[in-house]
Amino acid sequence: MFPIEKIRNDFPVLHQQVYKRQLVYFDNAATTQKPVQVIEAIRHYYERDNCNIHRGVHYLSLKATEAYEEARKEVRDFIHARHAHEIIFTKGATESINLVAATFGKWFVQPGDEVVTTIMEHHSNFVPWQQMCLERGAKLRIAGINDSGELDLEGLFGLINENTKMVALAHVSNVLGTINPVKEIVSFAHERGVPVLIDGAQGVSHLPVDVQDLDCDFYCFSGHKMYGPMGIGVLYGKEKILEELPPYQLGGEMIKDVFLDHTTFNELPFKFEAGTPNVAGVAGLRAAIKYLQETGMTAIAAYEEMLLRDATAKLSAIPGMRFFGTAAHKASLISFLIGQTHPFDTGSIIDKLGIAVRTGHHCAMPLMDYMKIPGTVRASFAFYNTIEEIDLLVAAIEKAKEMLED
Ligand code: 7TS
Repeated sequence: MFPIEKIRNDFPVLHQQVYKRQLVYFDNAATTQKPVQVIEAIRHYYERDNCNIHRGVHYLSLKATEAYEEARKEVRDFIHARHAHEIIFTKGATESINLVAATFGKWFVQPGDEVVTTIMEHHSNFVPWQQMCLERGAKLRIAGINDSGELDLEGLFGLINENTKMVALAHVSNVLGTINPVKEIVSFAHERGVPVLIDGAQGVSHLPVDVQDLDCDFYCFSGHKMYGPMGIGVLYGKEKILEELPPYQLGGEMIKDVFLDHTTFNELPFKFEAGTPNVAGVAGLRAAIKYLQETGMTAIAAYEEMLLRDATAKLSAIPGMRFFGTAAHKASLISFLIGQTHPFDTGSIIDKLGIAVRTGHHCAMPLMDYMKIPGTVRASFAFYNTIEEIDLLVAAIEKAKEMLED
């Protein structure tokens, strides 16, 4: 049995009323709520351990440094990386992807080269590559999707050629929920000597991730989408490729020696962690990982799958619903429109009934253009959500439909 009651009690934010109704939070793909264990870890850090790291010989500095480096090992274990120094702490998935696009682009991309991505990317994994390609005179090539919102795999494979320098794609689409066959894509790309970056922002909170098994070159994610704090994230990169990349930001911590006319750079992972890092964020992330591990990623995936199946069946029974993303392998979110009505109208009515869903383009404007819609309503589920909450959503959508289709 999944301990849903215990879990819900760990998330204080869920226990409040909005518009005099019990809050139902279905905007988990935007950010997840935080358990008390994470909030407490941040509080404990500032109350007991706060200090700048890697630079002091005194007690607090050593304690804070040790906790920070322990966290790096725990992230390594969480995604099953080979080395702790392959884990770079960043602000989030966006910064992780920008780091790779900027440094890789600067050293490895020449005019005429190509980068392959997909139409389902979040802007965070699209704009950095698009702009880098524009700057370097390279070409961004974009794989499409089928009517179910699944990647056109043959199309994507057809785009990879001798000019391809990188394949960058989402593990899980934040709009469609599609779980992409990333292992197969990595294997295909590697046979042609092309590295692969996976945007795991929507992956790590739903699926067990093993970067060695996937064999990807980079894997990026944000703490705040996996029950941890905002402002902290991770870039995993294989040691060899990280060694080859130039530094991203320059300043303290990332140097080895500074002379008047030149500078030598620190070893991994510090080469990519310029300036004072988000130590409190790392403390929170560590607590979030512990929470996920104690709950069990496989149990979480199974529970969320049950929620997705239940919600899909109930919402499909409402006449006139249009779904965007019906892939066979899907994470726990549903994007929809009620007939020809506008997503903002639906979202606003649902909101007044106490249910938080997201509406709009979800930072995926190329995908919206491709599907020829202005946006969708997106309900995204976490493992603290319940069947009862899904029933409230169904009732709210029926009400919205009644009001909008009159
Ligand atoms: N990649 C994907 C697939 C995402 O869903 C998001 C954020 C990002 C990257 C960027 O993450 P950040 O933490 O660096 O901002 N997605 C969403 C969303 O779907 N609604 O709000 C944010």
